[in-house]
Amino acid sequence: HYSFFPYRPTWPPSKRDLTYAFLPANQLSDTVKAVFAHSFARWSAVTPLSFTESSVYLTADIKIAFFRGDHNDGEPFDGVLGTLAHAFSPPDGRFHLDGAENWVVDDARKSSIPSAVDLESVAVHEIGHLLGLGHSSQEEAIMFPTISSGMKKVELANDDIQGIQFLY
Ligand code: TQI
Ligand code: ZN
Ligand code: ZN
Repeated sequence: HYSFFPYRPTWPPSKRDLTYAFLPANQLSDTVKAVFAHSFARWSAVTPLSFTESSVYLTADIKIAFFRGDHNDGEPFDGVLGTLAHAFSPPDGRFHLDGAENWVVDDARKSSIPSAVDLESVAVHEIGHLLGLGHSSQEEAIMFPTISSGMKKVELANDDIQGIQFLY
């Protein structure tokens, strides 16, 4: 079953059209940006929310950045595996990914790197947090707090959909 953050924070009703931007210094490829766009689309498909890429990082609602180690928010990244990414609860919008991971953008199962992490799987999960979902106790859910290494899990489960539709 789905859960929420304490006090159940959400993006306010006046903000249904959210913008997201990538930290310019990361210089992400269009392929990587497309993975995030697809991940957002999974959530906009089941909510009244929309997500539009903005080229202005500082004013975007959702700020996506890859960092390594300590990046001055009190939640340092830890190198390969361990913590992969974190996102803050609404209406914060910070979405950080560990730049030390071996991110794969196609199919993690096809990767020969043992520590490969599927980017879309992590992005869909973190967007759930950005929107106000906590973890789910249901193994099929995107918001279940573990994923088998090398796995790709990107489809919202009914549990995720029920949770997000309660909020929005
Ligand atoms: N990052 C944790 C996560 O996103 C950070 C975290 C721990 C957290 N407890 C939290 C965030 C409570 C919000 C609320 O869950 S992680 C997975 C999964 C991580 C883990 O790097 O461990 C995914 C990131 F579910 F696979 F284990 C993405 Cl998909
Ligand atoms: Zn961070
Ligand atoms: Zn999580």
